[in-house]
Parts: sequence; C-alpha cells; structure tokens
Amino acid sequence: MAEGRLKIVVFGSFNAGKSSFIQALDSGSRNIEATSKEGATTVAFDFGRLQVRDRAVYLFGTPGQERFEFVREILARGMDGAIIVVDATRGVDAMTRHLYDRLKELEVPLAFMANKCDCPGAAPGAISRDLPGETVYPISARNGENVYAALDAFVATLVAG
Ligand SMILES: Nc1nc2c(ncn2[C@@H]2O[C@H](COP(=O)(O)OP(=O)(O)O)[C@@H](O)[C@H]2O)c(=O)[nH]1
Ligand SMILES: [Mg+2]
Repeated sequence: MAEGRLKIVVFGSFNAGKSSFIQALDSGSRNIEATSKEGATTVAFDFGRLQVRDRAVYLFGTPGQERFEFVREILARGMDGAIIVVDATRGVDAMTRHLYDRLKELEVPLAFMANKCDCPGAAPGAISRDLPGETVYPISARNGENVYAALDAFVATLVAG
C-alpha cells in the first residue's frame, strides 16, 4: 500500500473473535455481508481503520469458513501484515493450522492474537507452545484488554522492518 498506510488482514477460525477484535479497535467498523447470486450463501467480512504510530491502519476481517477461501485470497492481496485470531479457550485447531501454513508460504509478517483471555478456561500459553517461534499476544476483544497494545506492538515490527 501507499506510504503511511498499512493493510492488515485478520484471519482465524469461525467464532475466534475476528469481528470483535476489529470492533474493539474501531468502534465504527463495519461488518459487510455479501449474498451470492444463488442467494443462499452469505459471506461476511469486516472493515475497520485507525491510526497507529502515524500510520493509517486498514483492517480487513476475513470469513472463517473453509468454503470462503476465495474471499480470503481477494482480501489478502497487497497486505502488509497478517493477524491470526485464535480462541484461547479452544486452542490451535485445524483451520488455524491451515491458515498458518498458507500465510507462511506467502512470507508475510504474521502475529497471533490469543483471544478470549477474559474466560476462565483460556490458555494463551498453550497456543504459544503450539506455535514455536511465533509472536502470540494474549487479548480480550470483549473487554478490550491488550487489544490496542498488541496491534501497536505488531505495527512497530512492520514499520521497523
Ligand atoms: N468471552 C469472550 N467472548 C468473546 C471475545 N471475543 C469474541 N467473543 C465472542 O465470541 C463470539 C464470536 O465472536 P466474533 O467476533 O463474531 O467471531 P468471528 O467469527 O471470528 O468474527 C461472539 O459471541 C463474541 O461475543 C472475548 O474476548 N471474550
Ligand atoms: Mg466475524
């Protein structure tokens, strides 16, 4: 993207908290729904923006379901960084692993958000152990805890790199 702007695409399993994460960062964020020609399938994605470290950060939340691979590919074009949101009460599931493998192939800067850390069963440490060498930020998109700080830290790595 143009100088001063960052496109960050938010991935993760269905229900991990992608929409909530973007909502927590931009209260004016939009959840956009698109209905296919057949009328049956609704594809939803999110768009939010905010200022971080003098950068205009554009956040795109992708649909989590397997069948929306094509939407993820479109949204991922030209991204400066990728975030994978993981439900810390459920851990690294097959979908998370699949997204991680695909993003590793693209060699895009990547960070994980271990979400729902307000829940008693949340285990962000287990997520870190399952993803050796990766950065995992514990957050709660529900109460906003560490959400901005985590994005700020990730943006710092993008700006520095
Ligand atoms: N307790 C808790 N619930 C959350 C949190 N983030 C999201 N949720 C809930 O998890 C569900 C899925 O969240 P959503 O943002 O729609 O997930 P998405 O499918 O990844 O976009 C919703 O019921 C949210 O209210 C969190 O940090 N803590
Ligand atoms: Mg969503």
